[in-house]
Amino acid sequence: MHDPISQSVNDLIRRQDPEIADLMAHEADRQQFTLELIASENHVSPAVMHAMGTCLTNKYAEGYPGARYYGGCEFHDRIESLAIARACDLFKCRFANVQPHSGAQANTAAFMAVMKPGETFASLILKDGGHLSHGMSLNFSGVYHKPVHYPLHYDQSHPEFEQIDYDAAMAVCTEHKPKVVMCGYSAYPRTIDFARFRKIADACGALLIADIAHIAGLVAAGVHPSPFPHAHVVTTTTHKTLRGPRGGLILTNEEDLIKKINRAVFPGVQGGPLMHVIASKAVAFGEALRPEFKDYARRVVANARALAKGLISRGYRITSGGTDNHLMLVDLRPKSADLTGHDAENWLGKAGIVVNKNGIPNDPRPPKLTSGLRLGTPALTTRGLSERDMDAVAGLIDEVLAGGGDEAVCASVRERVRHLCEKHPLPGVEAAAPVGNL
Ligand code: DSN
Repeated sequence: MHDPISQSVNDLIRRQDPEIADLMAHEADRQQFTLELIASENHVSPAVMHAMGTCLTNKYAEGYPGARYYGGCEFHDRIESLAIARACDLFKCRFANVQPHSGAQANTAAFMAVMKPGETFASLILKDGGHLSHGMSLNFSGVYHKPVHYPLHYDQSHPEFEQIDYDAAMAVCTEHKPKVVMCGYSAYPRTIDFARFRKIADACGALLIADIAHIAGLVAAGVHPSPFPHAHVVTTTTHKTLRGPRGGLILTNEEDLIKKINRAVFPGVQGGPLMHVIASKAVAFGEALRPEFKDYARRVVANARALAKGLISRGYRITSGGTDNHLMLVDLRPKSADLTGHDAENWLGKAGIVVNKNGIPNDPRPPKLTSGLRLGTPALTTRGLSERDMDAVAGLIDEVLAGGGDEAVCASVRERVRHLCEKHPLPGVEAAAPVGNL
């Protein structure tokens, strides 16, 4: 699908800076002709993409609409107010801060708004599907706060094996009395019971923060339950299932909390907002408010189920037995005891199938190797692949992995991947053919 704006922007950059233009062309080519299965990635619309490449980047707008520290912000005020109104409309809440530069920044600000340094919070540990900013020892959340972690069900005979153990979470929180209970994850394939987490938070006098970075688009479309009215604060990224620009967002229904959140974002952890990105967030929220987006989110989930089914039928184990959302964790060991996530990621990459290695619950291997892959369907669904295509994708993945990374097998799959991609072109991801070889 031809996008003349991308084309002319690329031509313009090529005239001034051929080196960067060429690298961008290679990347456009990579995106156009590979299958993107990284669960946190997506392909934005040309409107979302081009809103970022605008004169809005020229302006400082520290502060908030109507209360800036710089003159000339009258249009920025209106853009940011629109972004806020659309975010509230989309997530059916009262207040939004659209300035966080990323999901980690959103979490940093949310923590600053509701906790003092040294205070305790409860979360799922990174290796079980949590996130760096949920208490990893080298992250601000682990350096300036005391994380305590609640577990999954690790007992294979339990019907909810590898799912959140809510009773144990209650026990952890009752014992440690955290200031915050954090739910929402980066590698968790099941529905989150926000109401149950609110009961846990209430029982220990904590605030509930839901980080819906991964599932935001599904929540917005109503295909995953909303964290509202249960969570006091909701943080998210805008670029995963929500299909907006790379960035963060904080939501709440409580007036005293939004005041604290706004102070924590600016001047607490950030200076000038990225107004070109905020405009793009507004465009993305507008897209997500349309009925087509509900259909998109439904197809993301249906595709994830179909992909999981296709892999299970080929001998792979999907942790927790399946998926309710856009992602799954594939345990490679039942298929091949020696196969690591590291090798699988590399081999699939050679075949044009882009994935990330990921630890599975109780993974005996270290994070640099892992026994699993995390696969997600948001990007493939955006480019129009269907449930039937998912079985074909599972077949291609299996062919590469069963082939042990054999070069000829990878090359043969690469051809078929290219063909599938040609049938489902990406709008806005195009450039003049790369000139140089890398
Ligand atoms: N790095 C993101 C992911 O891949 O899930 C989380 O921030």
